[in-house]
Amino acid sequence: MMGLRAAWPISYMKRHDSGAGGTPHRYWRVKVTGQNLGGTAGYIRAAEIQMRTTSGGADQCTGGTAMADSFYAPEGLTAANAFDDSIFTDWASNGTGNNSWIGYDLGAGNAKDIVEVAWTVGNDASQVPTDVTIDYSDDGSTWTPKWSETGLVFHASGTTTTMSP
Ligand SMILES: [Ca+2]
Repeated sequence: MMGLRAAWPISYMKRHDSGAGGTPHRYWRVKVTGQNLGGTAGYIRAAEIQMRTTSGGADQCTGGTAMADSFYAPEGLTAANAFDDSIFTDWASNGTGNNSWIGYDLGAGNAKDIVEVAWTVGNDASQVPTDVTIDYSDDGSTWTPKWSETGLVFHASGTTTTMSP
């Protein structure tokens, strides 16, 4: 059920280095490594995920394909909902806890070096991770951590938090 969303908390996950000279990759994801929602059974939810090649830069998640470990089918919370530029549509994992991930296939010939990820909290602000890794892949199945975040804090509506590893 969608509540009225008057304002939007966004948390940023960024790499310290500028990304200059970084290696581009076709597939990127946010992989949950910790959350407070019931061990391995928690639901993870996001309204929007943006991936950027510069801090504060344009979202690169366009024209490709959304990916996730799972989605919550009873409410139609598909991976694509995290990349549709609508804060009124959410992705949620299917209760997969620390196995939850949300990602994006930038498409063939469109590899990028992602240095910042922005996570907009979905309709249930408790369904967020505390720890994640930002992973890349060149084949969509074998993933390598690029950087990690621990102790993530997603604040209440209307506040923005910038986080660095
Ligand atoms: Ca959305």
